[in-house]
Amino acid sequence: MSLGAVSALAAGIVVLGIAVVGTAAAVSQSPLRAGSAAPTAGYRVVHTYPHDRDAFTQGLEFVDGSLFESTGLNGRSSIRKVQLETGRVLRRRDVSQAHFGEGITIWRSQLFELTWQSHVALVYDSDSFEPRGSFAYSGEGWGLTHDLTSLIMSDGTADLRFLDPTTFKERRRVSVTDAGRPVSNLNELEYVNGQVFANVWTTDRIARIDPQTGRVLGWIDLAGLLPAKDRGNGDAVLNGIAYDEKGGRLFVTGKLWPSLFEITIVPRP
Ligand SMILES: [Ca+2]
Repeated sequence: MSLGAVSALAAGIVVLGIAVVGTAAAVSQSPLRAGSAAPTAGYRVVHTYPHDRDAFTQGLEFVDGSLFESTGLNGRSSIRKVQLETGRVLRRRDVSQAHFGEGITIWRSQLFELTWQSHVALVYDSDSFEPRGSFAYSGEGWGLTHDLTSLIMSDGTADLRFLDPTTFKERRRVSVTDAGRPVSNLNELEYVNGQVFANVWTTDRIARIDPQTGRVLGWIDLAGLLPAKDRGNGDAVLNGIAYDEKGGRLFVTGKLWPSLFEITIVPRP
């Protein structure tokens, strides 16, 4: 890594840090009333990387220097380990066409994968992708991430479920609201510095959610990130958030997108 890259990395950490900390400070100094909508921030692209435009992205996570990605659609679902810089698929395991793959997260060397309507979470060894078991759950499976103690799951509604990683049993759930109204269609998730980031299906927006209360603390508006000409069809929506905790880098992509972006959050005046 060059010195310039180190500087850019440091700048990225600072920008993201300011955005998150600054918003938290603003909230504490001027608490949002129940009817107040959360503020909206913009973004700046730091790097653009190649992304498999045949990947119907449903899950994205960055662990130990590599991206992990899941793809959906029956017969096209897979889990993948991907080299960030090149988009090259380093390891791949196809999923039975009985399942429509959804969100993934890695917890202690286990990769958990949700399925859309099969009511089953598939578990793999995160290194070999060898199957390690499965868990049943009710409702649909959409996005998945984890905090320090629980898996966190979305299901297409405004609810987030917090699950025991060893049993998949639900510990608690919160309903996500902004201005007192439920925010449904929460899709791909990422746990970032104590907040749950969720992109909202069919929109260009990411909600930053307080995991205790479910309240939206802020929005990130990613309009314009991928030009309309690069979106193949109506399914090609924003879906995929990954956070490099050590490097402070935030990555986003979408279904069938040709690019994956590192972005920083830029507060709007
Ligand atoms: Ca994610």
